[in-house]
Amino acid sequence: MTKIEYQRRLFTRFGGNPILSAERWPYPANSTFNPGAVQHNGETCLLVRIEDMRGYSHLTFARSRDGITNWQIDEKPTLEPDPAYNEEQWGIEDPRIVWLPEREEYAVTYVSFSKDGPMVSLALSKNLRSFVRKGAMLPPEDKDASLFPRLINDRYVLIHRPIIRGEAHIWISFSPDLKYWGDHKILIPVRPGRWDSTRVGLGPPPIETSEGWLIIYHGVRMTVSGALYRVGLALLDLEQPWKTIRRSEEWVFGPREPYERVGDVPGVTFPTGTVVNESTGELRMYYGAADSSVCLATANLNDLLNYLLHECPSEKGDA
Ligand code: BMA
Repeated sequence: MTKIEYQRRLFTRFGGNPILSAERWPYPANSTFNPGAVQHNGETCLLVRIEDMRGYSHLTFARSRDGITNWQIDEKPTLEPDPAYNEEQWGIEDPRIVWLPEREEYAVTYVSFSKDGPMVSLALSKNLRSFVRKGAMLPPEDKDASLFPRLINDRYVLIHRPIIRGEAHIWISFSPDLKYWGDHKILIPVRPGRWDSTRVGLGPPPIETSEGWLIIYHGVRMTVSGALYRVGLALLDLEQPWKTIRRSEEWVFGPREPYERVGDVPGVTFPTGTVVNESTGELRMYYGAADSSVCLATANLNDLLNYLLHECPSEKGDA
């Protein structure tokens, strides 16, 4: 089987893509994309990034029983930039959501944007209706952050993507209290010369499996006509998540359909949320297409793990 067939086999696009777009938003919007995803009270809840006509972003929930159709969209923005938080002056973007069982609440990590540069901020919520802001987590420039969906050895663990000396690698950091972060390490570096040579960033929150934490990440390559945002996979050790066990050499998903190739930013597939059906093993990946719409692709969780374990080289994790 050729690799291109693997790409087709691992993820299948929903035939009715895009599932959400600005045209059917209940209030004026330029674009709707890069949604956080979570299953709550029998519904799939997508916290969608909306860019308004000023070019600022906020976040709004769309909820659906089957996760595909009949989306009920909040009539007004769910989470807007808060003037009390200077770092949100130019908008809030690209949320990732996890349920933290130890605290019995959701944690939303999102990008807060201002003249000082993008940062990662945290908001907590018991019910996905009201939110308690915890402010910026780390200094700029930082994006693409998610907490792990449980404590690991009594610490909260964060994946994020600072840009340091112009280099955009994925990092991992640890905290006893969600406030003070340390033990920072590079987790998934860019790979010079390849499809993920310019920037890498975490996609949806890490997914716990029997084989390790499944990571879906985006990799960027600059071309003469702009950046190409494609998707790769990695597997992290369950109890020592700073150790990468496997990483796909190739991208497993990337811009191909017209709605991924045409839009405000052409050539972008940007996954930010997943929902896994524990009984069937179906993984739904919600992603932003061309910074314009929300789309859906599905995969089988075991296929992804088999691909990583049997088709991808093992990585030498840091000690
Ligand atoms: C990244 C983020 C995403 C966006 C992507 C492509 O840096 O800002 O929000 O989807 O670029 O434009």
